[in-house]
Amino acid sequence: MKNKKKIQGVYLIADFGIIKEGPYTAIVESAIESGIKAVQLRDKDSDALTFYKRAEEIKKITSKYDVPLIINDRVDIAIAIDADGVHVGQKDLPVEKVREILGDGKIIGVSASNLVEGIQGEKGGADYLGVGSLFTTTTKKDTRKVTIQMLKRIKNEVKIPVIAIGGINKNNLEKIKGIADGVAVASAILKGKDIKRDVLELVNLFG
Ligand code: TZP
Ligand code: MG
Repeated sequence: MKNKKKIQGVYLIADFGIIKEGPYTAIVESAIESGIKAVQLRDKDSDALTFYKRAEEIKKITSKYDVPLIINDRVDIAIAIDADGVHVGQKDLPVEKVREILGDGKIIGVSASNLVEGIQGEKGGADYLGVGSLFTTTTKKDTRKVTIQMLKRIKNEVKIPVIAIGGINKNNLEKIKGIADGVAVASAILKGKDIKRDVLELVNLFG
């Protein structure tokens, strides 16, 4: 079995609510060339065919650079394009079921906003946790606030990588540095004018 890649560093949430009809393959390629270590494809409003086609296109880029591609919510689409893994929230398929479907070779990420969810996610077979929302975000509506203190507690309780998420940008990233194993970012990368510069800045700040 191929070794699973570890999720860490600056992680791009390629959210189609933000990218819309934008040049998504070029965006992802620029971000990877500037140091992004993982890409998650998040497409809440499209039909399955559109999501699948976008995922297939993006996979060509992530494969070229050997960067893991994670699909948000949709286990079926992840299987269809042979993605590296899936990210599930607390209201998606349970992590144990996703593990049963995907087997050990795929990466599974689980969203957690408190200690119980973090510990359960790890026990259920997650490879990493997405912990947030640390700061104010407009990308996701139903977020639950996570304090830096809670992020630290979760990090101390689990062995798997902890990826901080939610409103992370160059002005607040310092607060997470040294606590989380990675930071997942959408707006601060996708809404700027210069993807390469913005990613480089985040990557340098995260260290
Ligand atoms: N889960 C918790 S907050 C969030 C997700 C998907 C949104 C992250 O996007 P942004 O734009 O970096 O706040
Ligand atoms: Mg979800």
